Amino acid sequence: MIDSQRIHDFNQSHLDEHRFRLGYVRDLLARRGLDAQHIIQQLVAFQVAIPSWALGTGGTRFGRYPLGGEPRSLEEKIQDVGLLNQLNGSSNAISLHIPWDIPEDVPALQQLLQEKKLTIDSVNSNTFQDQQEQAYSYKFGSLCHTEQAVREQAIQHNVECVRYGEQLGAKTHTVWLADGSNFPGQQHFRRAYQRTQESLAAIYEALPSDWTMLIEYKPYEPHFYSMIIPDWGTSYSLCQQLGQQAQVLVDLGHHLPNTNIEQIVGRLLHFGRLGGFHFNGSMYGDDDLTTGSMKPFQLFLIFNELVDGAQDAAVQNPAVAYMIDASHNTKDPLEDLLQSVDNILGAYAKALLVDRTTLGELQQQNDVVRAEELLRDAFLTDVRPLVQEAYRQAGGVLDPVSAYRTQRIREQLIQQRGKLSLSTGL
Ligand code: LRH
Ligand code: MN
Ligand code: MN
Repeated sequence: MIDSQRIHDFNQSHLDEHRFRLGYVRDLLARRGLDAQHIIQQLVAFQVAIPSWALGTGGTRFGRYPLGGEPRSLEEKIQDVGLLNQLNGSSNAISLHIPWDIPEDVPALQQLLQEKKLTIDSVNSNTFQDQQEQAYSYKFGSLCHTEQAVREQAIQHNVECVRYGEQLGAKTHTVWLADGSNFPGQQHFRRAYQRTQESLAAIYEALPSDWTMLIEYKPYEPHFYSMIIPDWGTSYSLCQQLGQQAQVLVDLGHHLPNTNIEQIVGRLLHFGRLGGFHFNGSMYGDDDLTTGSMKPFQLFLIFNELVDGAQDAAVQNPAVAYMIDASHNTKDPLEDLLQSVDNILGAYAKALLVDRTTLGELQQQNDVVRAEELLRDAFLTDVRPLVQEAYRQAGGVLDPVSAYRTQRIREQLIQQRGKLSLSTGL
């Protein structure tokens, strides 16, 4: 934990410059009839969950370069999320991946979560790797497998994830399936879909009534000819058959190049089936880069849809679970997560600036240029002082990445946990 005096001192040393910049944005917004404090409050309220598997250095299939000081247990992962939340006040939940994060001492974990003011937002099942003690292999699929015994094993694993989650107060179970095929003829498309649907129905039946089941799609990888749930339409169709507690999860990296993700978001909101987000940045595919590092305008347009949906009484969509899902091997993962949250809040702030009444009128008049200009104007507004003020009002620091460096947090973690500590997970 960072000493609160040090947070205060850090903010003091940046306050002059911050006040000057914030004052300018505040006046600018006031001229447009917008209340900066109202936007800041919405930023303070916005929370994005941190995945346990992003706290250690990620890798590619070619290699991994451990950084040192990485969490070695679920307890240490929770501590790291507590640290991030202390810096930015925007990450008060952690997503778990089973079996990478099996909760062992449940009362101790509950106490730690309470101490750090954190919650478990979701549990994620893993049928994309074989575990040592497992009876059957997932080489040819899990919930879609041709053999009932394999499907049954995968169903039981998912039910077990829900049970672990219940112990720690989670309310969301996320299913991402690596199932698919690599060659034409390998799999019967319709039968494989049907088996998947039946397996999911068995998991859904075991879901507590106040839980949500999120179904995540991905067009390719690890399979390169077909994936069992390649797109939002397939996720949506499965959710419709399962029931109201099933929702679609959009992972930003799970689309083919040039897919219009903001339109998908709009469609799912229209159907009331947008359940969750995995934020990351993508250049080519499932790159898991820092959110907003590659396509900031796209991130803004996605938030534009989310805000539009949230402000439209006609949209009947349950609360969306916002999570980060990123992990790569060149940055300090904690710095990467701080940058991701910063970009997410920035995109959200910009979307909150959009004058929706005027935009609606321009759309009605088919005024293409002015509608686009209106969005561009919001996107090009420098909202960083608003985001920084949100951090400060939430009890965090004005500049989390710089505070992380000046407080020498990685060095301290290396001292505590060792230079070669290997994290569990990806
Ligand atoms: C699959 C995925 C999914 C997994 C995570 C580790 O690419 O996005 O969400 O659970 O990565
Ligand atoms: Mn994901
Ligand atoms: Mn992914």
